[in-house]
Amino acid sequence: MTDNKPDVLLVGPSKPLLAKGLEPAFTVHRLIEAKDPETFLNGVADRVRAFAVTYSNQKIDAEFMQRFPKLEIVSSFGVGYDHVDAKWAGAHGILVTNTPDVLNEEVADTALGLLLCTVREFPQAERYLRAGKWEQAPYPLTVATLRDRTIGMVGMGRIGQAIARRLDAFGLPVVYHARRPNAGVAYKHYPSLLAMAHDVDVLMVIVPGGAETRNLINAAVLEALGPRGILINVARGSVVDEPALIAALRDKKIFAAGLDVFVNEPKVPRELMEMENVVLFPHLGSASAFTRAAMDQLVVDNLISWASGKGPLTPVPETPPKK
Ligand code: NAP
Ligand code: 8YV
Repeated sequence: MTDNKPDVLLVGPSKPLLAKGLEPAFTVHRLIEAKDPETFLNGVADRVRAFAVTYSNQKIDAEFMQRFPKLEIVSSFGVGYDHVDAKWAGAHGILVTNTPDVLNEEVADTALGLLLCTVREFPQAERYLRAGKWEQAPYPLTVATLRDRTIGMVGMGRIGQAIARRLDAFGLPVVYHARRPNAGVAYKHYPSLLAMAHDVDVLMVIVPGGAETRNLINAAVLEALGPRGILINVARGSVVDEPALIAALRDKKIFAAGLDVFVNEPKVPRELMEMENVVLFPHLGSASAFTRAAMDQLVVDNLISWASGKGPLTPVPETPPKK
């Protein structure tokens, strides 16, 4: 028996909201449940018109997309889509959507939490208490404080602005680097990242991942940030040259780092694990049930809107829908 529901390939784990949203409108093929993924993909390749991509190691690259001659849209979970070759998709008439905005405030909360933890050593102090050391002596005063720091934002987009609003409320000076000045904000813009790194005490990184930002935060930038400088990365691991960061922390070229993202997640370099002047989060920027549900819903809503002929809700700039 056949029906007219479009065939969707679900890449990555299913979730209740996705199942509830997709099943009435689409025939859903779950790659994750396939005993033999190659045979499974060969069996559905001629029918699949859309992907729903949740978290997965599967890169949505040209080689993968080429296997699906009827593919029209890739609806991806997360605002970052560096795992999808959107340029190739755009050149081949395939739409790509992401889940922007619904996570801005959650990720900004995480960024501020990570900044506070790194500057004031809250995780280290908690470990100290649990180890029973408070009974011998109070936790030492922290060398670092936010009170004398200017924050240099690397990226001033949707999430960057939500972070900057919080920093404003903390009474902290904010400046930023992006390729172009953002007409919507009044903060000082630095065309040169190196010049900004010289002038600030914290670098807060919130740019997209991918080839254009790979190793943007390199040894020279860390050197410019200097020995009292703190690096916070809530963007992508690839944006920071990880070996250069490890060396800078080890050689006291910078003071500390707070990291939510890593080059080879979920693996975290042993050197970072062993350092006391580093706070490590397991990529939890958007990870509340509330915000993840909004992201799941947007994955579904993009597909429903596309299937109804109204076009996707949040296409990425590389794949603008046809008018
Ligand atoms: P957005 O609105 O597109 O903002 C991106 C910002 O980065 C813009 O200011 C952009 O300005 C700047 N930028 C882009 N390429 C650049 C480059 N090569 N050099 C310098 N600046 C550059 O994106 P968003 O929604 O704020 O999200 C940003 C990223 O955060 C996502 O792509 C994702 O990777 C990451 N993220 C992480 C988590 C987490 O859980 N840790 C959660 C959500 C998002 P210009 O274009 O003018 O340069
Ligand atoms: C997700 C993120 O956790 O939206 C993003 O870009 O990094 C996070 O919100 C990530 O996409 C993992 O699925």
